[in-house]
Amino acid sequence: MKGLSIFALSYLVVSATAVKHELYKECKDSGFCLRNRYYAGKISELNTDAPYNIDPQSVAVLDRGIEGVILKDLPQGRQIPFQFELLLLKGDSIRFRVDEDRKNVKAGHGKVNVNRFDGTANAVFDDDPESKRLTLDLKVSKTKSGLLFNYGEKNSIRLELNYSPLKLTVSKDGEQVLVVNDKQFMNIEHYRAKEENADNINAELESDFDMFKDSFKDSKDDSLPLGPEAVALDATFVDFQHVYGIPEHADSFSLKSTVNTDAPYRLYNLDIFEYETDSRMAMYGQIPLLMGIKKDVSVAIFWMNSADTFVDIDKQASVNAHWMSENGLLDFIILTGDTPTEINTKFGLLTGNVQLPQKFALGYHQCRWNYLTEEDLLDVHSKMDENRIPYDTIWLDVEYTDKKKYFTWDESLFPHHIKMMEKLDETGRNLVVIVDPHLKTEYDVSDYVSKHNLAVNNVDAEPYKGHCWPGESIWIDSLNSKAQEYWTSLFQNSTKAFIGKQNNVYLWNDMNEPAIFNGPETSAPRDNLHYDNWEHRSVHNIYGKSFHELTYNALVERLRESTRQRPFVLTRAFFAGSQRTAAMWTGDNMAKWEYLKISIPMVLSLNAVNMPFSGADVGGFFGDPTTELLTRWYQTGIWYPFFRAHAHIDSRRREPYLFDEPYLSVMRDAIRLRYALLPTFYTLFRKSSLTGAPIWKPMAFEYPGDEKCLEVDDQFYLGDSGLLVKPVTEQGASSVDVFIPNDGQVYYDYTNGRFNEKALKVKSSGTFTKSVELKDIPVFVKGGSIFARQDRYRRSSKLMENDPYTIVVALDKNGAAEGSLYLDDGESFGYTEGEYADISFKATGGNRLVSTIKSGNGNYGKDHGDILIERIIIAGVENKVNSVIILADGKKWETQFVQNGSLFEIKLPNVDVASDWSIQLSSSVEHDEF
Ligand code: NBV
Repeated sequence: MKGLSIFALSYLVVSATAVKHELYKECKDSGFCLRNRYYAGKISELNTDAPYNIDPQSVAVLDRGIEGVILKDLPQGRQIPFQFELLLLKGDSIRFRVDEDRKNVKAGHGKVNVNRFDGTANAVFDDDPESKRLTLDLKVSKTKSGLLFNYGEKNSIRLELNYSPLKLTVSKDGEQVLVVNDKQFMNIEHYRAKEENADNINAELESDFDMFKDSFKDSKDDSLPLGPEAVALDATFVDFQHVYGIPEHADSFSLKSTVNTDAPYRLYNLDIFEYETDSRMAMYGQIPLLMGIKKDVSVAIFWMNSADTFVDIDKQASVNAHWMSENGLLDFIILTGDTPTEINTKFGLLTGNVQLPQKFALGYHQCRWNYLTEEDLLDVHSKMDENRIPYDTIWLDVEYTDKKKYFTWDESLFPHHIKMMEKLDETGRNLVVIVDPHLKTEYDVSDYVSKHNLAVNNVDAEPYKGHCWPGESIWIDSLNSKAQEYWTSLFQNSTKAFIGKQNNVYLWNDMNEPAIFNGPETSAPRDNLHYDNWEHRSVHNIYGKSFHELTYNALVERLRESTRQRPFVLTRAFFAGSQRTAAMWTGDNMAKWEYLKISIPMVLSLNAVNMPFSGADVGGFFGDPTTELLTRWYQTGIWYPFFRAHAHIDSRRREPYLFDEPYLSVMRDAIRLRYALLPTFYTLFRKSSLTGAPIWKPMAFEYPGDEKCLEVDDQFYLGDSGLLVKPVTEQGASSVDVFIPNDGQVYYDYTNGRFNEKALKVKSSGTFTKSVELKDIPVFVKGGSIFARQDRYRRSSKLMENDPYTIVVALDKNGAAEGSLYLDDGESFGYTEGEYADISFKATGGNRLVSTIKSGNGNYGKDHGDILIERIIIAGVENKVNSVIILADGKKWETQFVQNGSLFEIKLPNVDVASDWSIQLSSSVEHDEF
């Protein structure tokens, strides 16, 4: 066992201020990346035929798809066969999967599973992947050089598979959109023993760098039992100027060209300590979905591989992406749509949509490393109330445990932890506690895990021991399905459980990349072994997901009898599919302006690839924000789909009530605005859980045809609510530049969540400068939108349950608008049985508003009477109104209103929010007929 690395020490003494590059691999330090870049360079330079072709004789069109063999030519005339299959999946996506037959491989090391890992798809697909496959019931035309078929709606997509050179071309409505293996960078390093390498390498094209060893400083112990195994491929997004996705990187939303740099985008879950902004370095989680967007068509590649991966982006007249992974299958899915949101829907059909969280999880989360004692925690709790700042959840970081032994409490600091939870419950508050995957050696939990073969093993198939917070630790192998039962038992719903029988306690999974202080790149040795003797190398990027799923499933069991049945789990590491069970945050950022700013493109990228339940630590984790920065961060953070303030143990206390005026009021107002908009956030989550639609909708998603929108990443729409938000992220800002798209719509100034008295319209499209003061949160509403609010201050979202609603209508040029509101009990799974109300609002003619229950049995709450609408605000009413008539519940009555310019307010309509009703604004003295 090596001693603590520099990494571990820096964790404890936070003095440095920048990422330690020497700890992490770059492409040039990664055998597979360097080799594939070299290969791509040689293929381009020599302009030679690539050695991979499809054997035409092998191709068979079967019921479930197309199968065949790719032959790789070796210099001495030998050929290596790889089996491929091409399948049509649900949502008209195409999967291309290539495997290598390793039946006869006897690897040097006895324990390791020698096959290429085929479990990534299983981890990623929402259901059994087989059930997602459709029979390839298509007219496939075979030609000498390949085959082709049309698919998709109205058969508008055409796929051509060319055998030699091997290429897959996708066209939509007659135009090429994607050419896979366009540049012939496809490469599969077939199995060979070290001594056979010379006969298995094409010296003209290939480098043999680090094929059988790893020369990177901290990875020298990697035994690489299976030698070189990389898979690589390129794809051209034809005539696209912008590609997006493949988070997580602290980078712009539209991806940068990397081909002439040292740093392709890297996808390898890492605890990247003190990460930099404007960087392509790997971070805590990955979603390998890369999307091209342009007018009328979007196309994406989902690279289904959980090993270390680099992606080179080459931006010319088209964008070419070069994917390179250390091992695993060559397995990818092509998704095509008219719009980017359609890609989200199709990706959701395969990998699932975001969970519908409990409503509290969309409220404000107050966290810090650490609330030190139960008095400390309860003091924060009461001070929030004394200062009338709403909050829903308070968090406990690692220090609550007895010596970092998860599932225990430090009884001297938290002697009455159950009482403490009960106290929080009185005002509908929740507690989140942290549980990490490293388990201190020599205590009952780790003993059980080792004894029952539930731990991640080392290369010798013994429980792997490394260093983490508790000192020497082992790691639970959450990829072993047998681990679930034990993990669930640790969260049992009984007084014996470490969280008792409380149902207001939820979970935080940190360090699940996994982070290991003395491991290579602060993570696990790649030759560690998981269930079924799969190397860690193959499963690295899905380990974190399997861990938070273990926790989620344990909570499902625990909460089964409770009213609050929907689990909440926050994870740091994630992969495609994580959206089904966890929220995530962007890890250890810094209390600096540039981190506030980069959080916007980071959250946009996550939203773009179906992981909308995301946010950054408000205030910045490391360091002490200035009060101005903290204030601006709250004003931005209230829009994060996951809204949590967090701070490092060495930072000064910064709960919002600790600050003087005007800052305290400004932060309080910001948090209250989030609470007022909770109905809108919740409605958007419901929609996203059904369709995959982003909660932060990038400008590029709203207007893919507008070139300017394709680049904007410092403002965003809040889903389809019509709210357009431009956070202030500059120190000392007295103005912001706001970009208004050229969509022919009116935009109303809604700064701080209020229409200006006269419902000011933004004059025209383009960029305009808006002056701001410290208190200002620039927001606009697009004409044609309707959304709901709950405006009364309550201590928590739970206490807002029966509060009346305000409906906000922003009319478009024709006096029309649309919107929706989703209601259910906010916590249980009752909605899956119809216990909800999905309400749609429609305004027409500038004088009529109709509300209709679209679906759900309307029985959305528990025991409450009618929940009323107390106010309807309409912006853009051009005519002078004389009366307002309401028609609801078979009755008709006239009600009060105030008209101020084009801003119109109907007071106390007193109609049940979950009912069909309509109102009519009448300009004549006689009442218009309904
Ligand atoms: O558990 C302590 C921290 C946590 O506060 C933070 O949010 C995580 O990202 N954790 C990392 C471990 C070490 C931080 C230096």
